[in-house]
Amino acid sequence: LSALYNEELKSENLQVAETNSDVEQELIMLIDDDTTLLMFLKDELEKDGYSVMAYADPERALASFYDLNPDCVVIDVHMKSQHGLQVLNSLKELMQKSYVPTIMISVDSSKETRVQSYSGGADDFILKPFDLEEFKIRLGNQLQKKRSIDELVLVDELTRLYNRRFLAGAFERLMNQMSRENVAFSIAILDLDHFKNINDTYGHPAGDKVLMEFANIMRQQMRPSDLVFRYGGEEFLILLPKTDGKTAKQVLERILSELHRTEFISEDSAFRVSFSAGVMEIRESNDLQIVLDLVDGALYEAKAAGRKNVKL
Ligand code: GH3
Ligand code: MG
Ligand code: MG
Ligand code: MG
Repeated sequence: LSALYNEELKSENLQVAETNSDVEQELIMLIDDDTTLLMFLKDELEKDGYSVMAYADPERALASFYDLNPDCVVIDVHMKSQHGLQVLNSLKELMQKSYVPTIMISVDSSKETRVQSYSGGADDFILKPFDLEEFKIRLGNQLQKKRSIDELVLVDELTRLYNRRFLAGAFERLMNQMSRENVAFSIAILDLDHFKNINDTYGHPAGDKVLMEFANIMRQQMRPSDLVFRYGGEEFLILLPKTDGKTAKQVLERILSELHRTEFISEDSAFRVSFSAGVMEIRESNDLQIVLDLVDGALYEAKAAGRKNVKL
């Protein structure tokens, strides 16, 4: 009996470990003005372990697309406020060249609607009413495809910087070099200040231009051996081999003043951009996740100290 109890306990612990650590939940964005179907699908998909954001209003879904960064978007073709194909089109613009699969769902089986969906870039087209089991399998296939593509891609399309998938390997190589040659390296996380305001005021395309230009500035200012990653939407991570914390901080401050010297033009207004950053010197073996948490803490301090500064 006690053996049985232990087994149960073990499997319970395993589940806990799985839900709150490394395993990233896949996020599905649902857009449909039929709230009954919306809530039903949300419920069903959550039961399967997906994280789901459901929107009856397509405008709100589009507005939160960057923040959510979903793994798949399901769009109803016939909605009262906005045509689903129009929503698909706006989404494709927001995605730039990054890949997020889209599934159109529709009561309309006409050839025209199907062709327009596929030529608009939809990855699948599912007729309503659908069988839930089949829907889940087709959704699962899209997510699987996205996972495979994500694993292949090491470079972010918008900025041409490394993406975070390349980080663990690069970090390990620097750790090895540090132990071998007994020389410290540094890591920094940079986060653009009030970037939401820039998007809201000048539009997302202007925000994207800032990201591209900022990537160029970093490339110009860093040594060829430094590695720059697009860590999140408007967050960047830099690895500086053979560099102590004090020097790394100076490099970042140079990048900060270079960025702030740059005037961005959007239609008839000009604006400037700054970032906040946390830096950490590494001179002994440490776990990547622990290091990231510490650097994040320094970044948080930099933000709290009024932004536009670098904290070591
Ligand atoms: P803070 O100074 O506290 O960092 O303020 P913030 O507004 O920068 O912070 P927050 O993290 O709330 O907002 C980041 C914004 O970055 C939200 C999101 O819309 C935008 N964003 C993320 N990725 C992209 C992108 O690829 N392009 C554009 N244009 N905007 C993006
Ligand atoms: Mg509808
Ligand atoms: Mg941020
Ligand atoms: Mg920010």
